[in-house]
Amino acid sequence: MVERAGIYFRRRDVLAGFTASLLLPATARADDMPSDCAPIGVSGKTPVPYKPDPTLPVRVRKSAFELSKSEVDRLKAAYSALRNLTKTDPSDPLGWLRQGYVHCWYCGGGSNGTQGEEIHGSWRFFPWHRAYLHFHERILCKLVGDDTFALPYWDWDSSGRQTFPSVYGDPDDVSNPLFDMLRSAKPGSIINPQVVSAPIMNKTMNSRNNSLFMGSANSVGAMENSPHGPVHIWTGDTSLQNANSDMGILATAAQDPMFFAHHGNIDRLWSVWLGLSPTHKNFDDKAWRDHGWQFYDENKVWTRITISQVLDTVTSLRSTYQSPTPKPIWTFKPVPVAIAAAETAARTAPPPLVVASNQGQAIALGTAPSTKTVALPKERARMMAMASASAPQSYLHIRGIQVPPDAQAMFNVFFGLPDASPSTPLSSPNFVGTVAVVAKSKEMHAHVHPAINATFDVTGVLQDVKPNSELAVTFVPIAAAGQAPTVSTATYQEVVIDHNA
Ligand SMILES: [Cu+2]
Repeated sequence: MVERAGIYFRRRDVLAGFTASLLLPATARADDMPSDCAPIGVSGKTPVPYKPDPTLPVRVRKSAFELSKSEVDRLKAAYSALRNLTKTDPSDPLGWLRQGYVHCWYCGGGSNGTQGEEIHGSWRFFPWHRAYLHFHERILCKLVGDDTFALPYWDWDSSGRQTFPSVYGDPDDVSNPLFDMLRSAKPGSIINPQVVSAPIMNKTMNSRNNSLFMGSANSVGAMENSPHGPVHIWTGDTSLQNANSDMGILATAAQDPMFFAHHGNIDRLWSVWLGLSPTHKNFDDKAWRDHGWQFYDENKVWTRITISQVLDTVTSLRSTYQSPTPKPIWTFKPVPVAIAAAETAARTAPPPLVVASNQGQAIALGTAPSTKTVALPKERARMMAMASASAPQSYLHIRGIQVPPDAQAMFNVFFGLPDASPSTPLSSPNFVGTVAVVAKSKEMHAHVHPAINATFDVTGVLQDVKPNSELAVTFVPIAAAGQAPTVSTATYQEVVIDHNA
């Protein structure tokens, strides 16, 4: 990166020649890591409240695999114009670079004291990214002078689409504005089954309630964990071994146009999940609904939007999704258990069962599989293996997961399978779920990596595994192709099973 009067140019763009008058200093870095991504010119500014515009047409987002020739041309024209804004003025808040910095800032980036709020690892994840897609899309609309312009989505959960969409470019055509030089996946790259496959999608889309699916104030939801995180990591490095720019590091992820197609699908699946069952609902909590964030809108107006303003996408945001043509790889199975009864039972459930803890000290994850075993009193084992309205649901909590800001972590969790390995298929009835933490930044000082808490509904797994005198919980760190990761710096504090989600 080249720094000049507080403005950052990316090294590759300097090399591409548009700022040929600049000399590349010895400190220029190939990873283009922003050291300060705070928005420019907003201190002391009062944001204007967001107002829906009912006169706008409803923008229809389509699969990146189903765009017409003219839609592909329009998409390329939009990103070309976005990149041109940055070439003309790197500090333009609407330009490609500063748009990417928006995501960086909201994952704790910025110079000391100016860091944005952390919007990952909690129930802020879905609504913040929806708002971000909205403002980004409206900027692109303005750039192409077409209010019907819509971002495409990459439906990696559709049958036959676990492959990188070709419109996003290949290394032989760097003139494609959708292509990103700092990307490992390319057209034809097939997603590893550890990243997206039916078992993972079945777990995520069958999450029984909003805190499991969307997270809570202090825990990560199923979708953010997987496949959101693994797709980020894979796009940056298909071997899953390294945290690579752009997509594999949160500070740079949104500098790859693919970010918006990946998050388009995440956002679409939020609506899909809500429509699967009347018990799938958004949160009623005022603390969630009234929470909001600031963005530059397409007219460079510093605008505040609240979560309640992103929930009705058609009325408030004027956007919607056209369903993909192929069937999804996952299936939804309504829960036959009377949930209300089970939740009543939870109130009289036994105390939490501690599977692993080290008196508040960190436990290293390591690179090899590790198993913790806990003795189960008879009554407890019977209760956990029971599938009836009188038995409460069981949850596995992994708390205090810590990863240095410049590192990532990805591991699978199994019950009752102590010899599980990185090549154990996720179709195993013993598979509980995947934890994935995407690296934040290579600039250590700028980003804090708050501890992550993950919760899995293990009721179904416990019924299949039928624990008796003891229960084995196995963590399997993974990379691609059945490999173990070569390094691991992740730690966790405790693993607990209880009956409260
Ligand atoms: Cu994000």
